[in-house]
Amino acid sequence: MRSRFLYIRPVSGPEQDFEARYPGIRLAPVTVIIPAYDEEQTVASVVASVPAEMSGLATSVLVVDDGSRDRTAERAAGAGAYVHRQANGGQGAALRAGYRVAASRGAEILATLDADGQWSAADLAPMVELVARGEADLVSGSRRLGSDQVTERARQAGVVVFGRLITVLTGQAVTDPANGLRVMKADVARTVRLEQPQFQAAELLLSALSAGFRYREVPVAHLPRQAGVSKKGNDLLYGARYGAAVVRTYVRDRGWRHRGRA
Ligand SMILES: Nc1nc2c(ncn2[C@@H]2O[C@H](COP(=O)(O)OP(=O)(O)O)[C@@H](O)[C@H]2O)c(=O)[nH]1
Ligand SMILES: [Mg+2]
Repeated sequence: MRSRFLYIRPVSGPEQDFEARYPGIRLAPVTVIIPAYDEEQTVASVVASVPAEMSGLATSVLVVDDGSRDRTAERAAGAGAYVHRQANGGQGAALRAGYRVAASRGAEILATLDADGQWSAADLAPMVELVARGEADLVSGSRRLGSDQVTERARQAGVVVFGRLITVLTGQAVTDPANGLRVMKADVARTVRLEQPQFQAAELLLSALSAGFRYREVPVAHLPRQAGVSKKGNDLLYGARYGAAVVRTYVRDRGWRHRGRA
């Protein structure tokens, strides 16, 4: 499938920053993108936990740090990751920059992982396998098909409610629309329109489904944070904003399905 759009909005020159640090570098076919903000206590062990190969393909790790006040970038680089730095713009902007850098530096399959140890890199392997075998274009982890050791009731309710909402809107069964583990063909990131500074998981999913990409879910484990604090803030406010992002993306992209794709 050839991509018709390059909709990932540029974020203060990610390519330039990355190119200045790593001139001419090509990333591995599978690149694991880790957004990290003030995660110096855990980022090195998370980077080190990414297997050198998945599905017989070599992996690179790309940490996106936007203005951490601690030693996140140094720790990540010390553990062997490529580090892209930019001005603070939220987790969505960080992931978008990561997708853009990786897709333009040779990565064919993009994966995401959090820097706080709440998701396990080992769970990415079966997800990469589905994309590498051509059985899916976008794969999300699901704590509801797998396990959830984080018993925050508001969060768990939010996952169920928004999963149902997206299922109703798209007709695709979605059980965990805020999972940190995602794997996709680079083409998906090149095609979908990503603008959300924070809620890019919902935007990516809705946009990819509207564009006709094939979606799968794989059971994964959600673990307690190893150190530090969540960057998400008040759960109710977060939920309301997340819901608004879902509706906004749905309204924006719903025509795609009817227009069809090349
Ligand atoms: N670069 C960057 N990473 C972020 C930002 N906000 C959150 N993250 C990272 O995104 C991942 C998930 O965030 P977290 O606060 O753990 O969310 P939670 O698990 O839903 O509570 C972690 O690796 C964070 O460091 C941000 O503004 N910029
Ligand atoms: Mg977390």
